[in-house]
Amino acid sequence: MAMKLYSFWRSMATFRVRAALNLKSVVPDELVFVDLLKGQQREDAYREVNPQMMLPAMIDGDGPMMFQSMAIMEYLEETHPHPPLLPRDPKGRARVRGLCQIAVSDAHPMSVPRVRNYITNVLKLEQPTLLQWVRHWQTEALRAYETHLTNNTGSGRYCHGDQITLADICLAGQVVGSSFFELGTEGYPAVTRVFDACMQNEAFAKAHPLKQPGAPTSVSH
Ligand SMILES: N[C@@H](CCC(=O)N[C@@H](CS)C(=O)NCC(=O)O)C(=O)O
Repeated sequence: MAMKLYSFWRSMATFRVRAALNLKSVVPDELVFVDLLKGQQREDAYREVNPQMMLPAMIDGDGPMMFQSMAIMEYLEETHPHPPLLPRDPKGRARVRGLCQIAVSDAHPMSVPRVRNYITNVLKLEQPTLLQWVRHWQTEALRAYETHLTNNTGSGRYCHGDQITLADICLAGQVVGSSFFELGTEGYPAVTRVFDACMQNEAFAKAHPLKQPGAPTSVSH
């Protein structure tokens, strides 16, 4: 039963799914690239796959199409339980899922193409104001991660204890995404430590946007 992943190098939501796939040693049979910078997500061919016109989408076997990176990662967790990316205890799972949502629900949506396009094309805000907007929400996320990692005894080498969880995938995606807007992790020592630990792992390193086919050597905005 073939697995097909719709992807693009720059998509941070797809980074999350790529990292989860790599950690679980699952290799999609087919990668379909949808160029977000050319607006291919809005063309009929992809709209028929995912009417919400966003990446990632994944089809496992005879379908149906799966959408939303968290839902896809949880599907992978359920279908490929080893290594586990959620702790066993309900409170630990709640903390990990909460940490995920800081990036997935709160910060990342503020910087996706459709939002940036609306700010520029409809609200007619200039590029410096747009960048101020994006950086504001990304800074909020980095601050939130730093506070959670520092104030909770559940933190360890990784976000939650010493095993990689979905929270680390989301934190790493947030840090990489912020770097595309020239925001570093200076001033966030716990975030820096966890991010560095993640990126030493081949599964994360291989998922990095700049390691994907079609990626440039560096990005600004
Ligand atoms: N909450 C969604 C976000 C999906 C999303 O916004 N993906 C971006 C790329 S990272 C996208 O395809 N954007 C298309 C657009 O904004 O036009 C998820 O986690 O999968």
